[in-house]
Amino acid sequence: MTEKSIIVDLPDSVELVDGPSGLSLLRLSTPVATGELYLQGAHISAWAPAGEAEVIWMSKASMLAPAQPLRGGVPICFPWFGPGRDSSMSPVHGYARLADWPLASAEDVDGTVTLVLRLTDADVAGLPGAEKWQHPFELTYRVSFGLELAVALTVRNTGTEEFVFEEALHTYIAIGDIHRVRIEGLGGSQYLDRAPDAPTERVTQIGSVTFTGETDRLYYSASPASVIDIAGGRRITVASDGSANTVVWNPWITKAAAMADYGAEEWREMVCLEAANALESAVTLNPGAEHTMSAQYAVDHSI
Ligand code: TA6
Repeated sequence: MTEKSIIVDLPDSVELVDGPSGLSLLRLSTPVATGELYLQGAHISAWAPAGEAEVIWMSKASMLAPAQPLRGGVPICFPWFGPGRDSSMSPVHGYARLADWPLASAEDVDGTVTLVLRLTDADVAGLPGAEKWQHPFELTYRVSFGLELAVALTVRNTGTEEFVFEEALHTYIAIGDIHRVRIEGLGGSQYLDRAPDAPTERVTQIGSVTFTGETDRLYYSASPASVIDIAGGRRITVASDGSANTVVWNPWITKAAAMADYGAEEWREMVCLEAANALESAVTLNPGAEHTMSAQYAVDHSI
């Protein structure tokens, strides 16, 4: 998206820069937090509260090109998750993350910067996969970069017939070493193991989630979960509302090596902890109705 598409006044703490490959990037810095968001996909690519190291992970090998998914950050998965409920959909995770999202507003209130972006079905015409899910919709994405990162995705059915969608905030969290990470908060909940050749029956999570190989799990729980990053010396807590699922993912060695947009050894320094509504928890929306899924990210050093 070129600069001409920004028609709102930006606070002094927010600048629009032409990022790599001409992608428009909003960059913010206040005494409270720093952050970045690509207008393509309304894709958060950085956030750190004052005094903290970067919390959001981005691959150094990420593609940064029009209508190409970025590796890392907070991809918005809509209107389907993964290959969709019947595994027939492409591109993976839908087309919202490939679209240029118009900026509706930007404000800085006491150092917390809030951006609002909106996307409609008219904005996605011609994108890969747009022909596979053609319902009239309006997405409103509200992002607050502050001592916490708060995001809220509202889906509104602007048509005359109900529709069903899946969604996820596919957040990549920066960690020191995946071998020394555990995720607390999901113990006792059931999950679907989505790793290759995994059983199809639901599995019950016993205690914390730890990582010894490719891990790709859809939990039937939306409890607050915390990434305990021993190497990084901190806890990142993710709380959500309006989501039925939590997705946990690390590609590990082999899968990461097969992806051109993963740099060498980068799989060690990230974990995905995602608020989602997928599979049986896909959302049915009546005409005129709306649904909001939100997530809040906080950092502390209680590990
Ligand atoms: O959320 C986990 C997952 O569905 C994995 O199966 C893997 O495909 C990951 O998302 C990344 O998807 P992407 O299309 O961004 O490469």
